[in-house]
Amino acid sequence: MQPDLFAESREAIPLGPGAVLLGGFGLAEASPLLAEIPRLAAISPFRHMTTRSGGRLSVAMFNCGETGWVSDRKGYRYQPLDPETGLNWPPLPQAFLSLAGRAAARAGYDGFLPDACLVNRYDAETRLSLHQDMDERDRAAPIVSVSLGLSASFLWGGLARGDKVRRHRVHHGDVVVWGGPSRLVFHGLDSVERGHHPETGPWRYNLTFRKARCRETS
Ligand code: MD6
Ligand code: FE
Repeated sequence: MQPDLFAESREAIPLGPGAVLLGGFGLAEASPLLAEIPRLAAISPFRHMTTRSGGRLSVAMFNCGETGWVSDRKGYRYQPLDPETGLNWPPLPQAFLSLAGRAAARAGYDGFLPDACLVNRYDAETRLSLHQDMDERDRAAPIVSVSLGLSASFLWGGLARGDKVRRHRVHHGDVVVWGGPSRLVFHGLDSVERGHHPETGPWRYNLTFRKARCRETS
């Protein structure tokens, strides 16, 4: 079966207003996307960031793009320089921009041009507790999240922390897009599969695209 035909046959699952899980949307491009990761990580390595309270995030991450998400004892923010290297984050590869733009358009968000991509690496011990993505100035733009490698459970809640949480299994090549009325929905990740993926070995990778800066400040 052709990879792109297979991708077309996977379903789009509505998560809520302005939010959808596009099953297999990135499957045909998964290998070239993954090939960028070691190249980017040679410039800005994977690291475990610190939280305001001094904890260590179990997800390993770095950014590419004009600005990047960082967490340390001062809190969360976006900044154009990688604090580990003192240099700019590596530029967003064209293959990343292209997939993010097409996935956003498929979800109803035309003209999505992210300025930041957080590259996350998870193993079977990694959890990402329920949170809102709140540090971006441009809340008009959606978040586009691409799953690569081992499968995991994506947690999808509501606009209040206590709202009911649903679990959706996310697989290699799946893309979740959330924006509009769902832009600040609580979400998280757990139950990363233990095992070996033919393309990523023991890891799940996630590319999270954001527009962090507003039009007038970018
Ligand atoms: C995911 N990740 O990995 C969803 N948010 O499917 C996130 O929601 C996320 O990995 C903020 C910071 C890092 C993340
Ligand atoms: Fe998030």
